[in-house]
Amino acid sequence: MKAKAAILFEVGQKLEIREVEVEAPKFGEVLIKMAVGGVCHSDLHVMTGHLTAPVPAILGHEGSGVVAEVGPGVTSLKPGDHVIPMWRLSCGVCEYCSGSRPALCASGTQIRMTGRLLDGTTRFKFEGREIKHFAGVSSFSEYSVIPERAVLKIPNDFPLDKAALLGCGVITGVGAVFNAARVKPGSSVAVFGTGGVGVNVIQGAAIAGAEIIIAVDILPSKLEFAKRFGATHTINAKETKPVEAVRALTGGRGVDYSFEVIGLPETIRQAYDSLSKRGMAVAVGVAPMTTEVSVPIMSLVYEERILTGSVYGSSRPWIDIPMLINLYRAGKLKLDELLTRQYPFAQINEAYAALERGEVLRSVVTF
Ligand code: COD
Ligand code: ZN
Repeated sequence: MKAKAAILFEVGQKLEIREVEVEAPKFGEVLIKMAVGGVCHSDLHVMTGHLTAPVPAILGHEGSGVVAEVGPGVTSLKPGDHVIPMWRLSCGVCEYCSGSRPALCASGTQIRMTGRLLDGTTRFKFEGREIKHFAGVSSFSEYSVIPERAVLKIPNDFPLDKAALLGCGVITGVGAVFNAARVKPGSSVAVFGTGGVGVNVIQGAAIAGAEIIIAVDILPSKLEFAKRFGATHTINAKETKPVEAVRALTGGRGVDYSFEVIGLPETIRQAYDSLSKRGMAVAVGVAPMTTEVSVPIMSLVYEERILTGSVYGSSRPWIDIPMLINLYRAGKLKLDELLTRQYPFAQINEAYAALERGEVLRSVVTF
């Protein structure tokens, strides 16, 4: 079948909307009619080359849609089901899947690094040429073929625009708090970078009962958003030295937990330097992906500080996404406030330009 899709032909270029050929789902795969695609900074990092991915590819790793067709052997889904694609495929049986960390499963890494599905081929073609999948999702296409194990069914009465946000921004941010750091009630938290993912770290910390939540960003507009999501204090890192400011707000002690949600080595270091003794810094950002970060050995050992990372919110999506849906329905998880703008699919490059200008927190394109 034919579908309009946003292709990144080469790094440094804009997305081009073209009509691609989408093959029918093979064994264990599902054809999804996308309803909504989420505009996350990670796709922008791929466009600029900060994150590498095989191209030409159809980007988009956050989205929601409706099952249009199932391939042979698919048992858990049927046409008409409302779903969220998961950008980290997991096999379900390996040591990491069995140990509550399915995002570390090798099958997800394979799809992300090759841009092809598990049989080593793609389901997209443009003018006879192979087009790669991005993170196994490619939500910037009217139709996408995704492995069954990377498709999560949601209640059919849940709004699809809000649902899309759960699949990356929300689960990545809230999951880093709940699963990676396990933030305790009454604790102190600093969040470096309060964009679409960072505000979800903030609301996760608020839900977890953190008492002090310090938002650090360089844009006043993002710091205003941060307050709406539960930040108790804000620091503009362009005006104040952020580490000193975090220490000042915690009586010199430093915070119990810090999160870096930008992807720069210097801000990962700032997150580490803001910690108290036994504090934990969680890096969520990865851009550019080849950089390294170093920390002083004295505080690492004599203060027992922890520096770790979190991918996909260190989540078990089958448990965590239904929990997030319940939290939204209970009025505790802010999704309406997160979805700041909607664009028609044809305006996808404008949506990314607005993200780059820092105008929006999270936007989506609708098909
Ligand atoms: N100090 C403080 N804040 C800063 C600085 C700085 N030096 N530089 C930029 N910021 C702020 C920006 O003003 C912005 O508010 C925020 O950082 C970034 O937010 P967004 O909305 O542009 O980006 P997100 O939230 O959509 O994405 C953030 C990620 C960390 C996820 C992304 O950048 C990333 O590193 N992705 C790679 C990791 C990955 O693949 N994750 C999985 C898919 S998301
Ligand atoms: Zn993302």
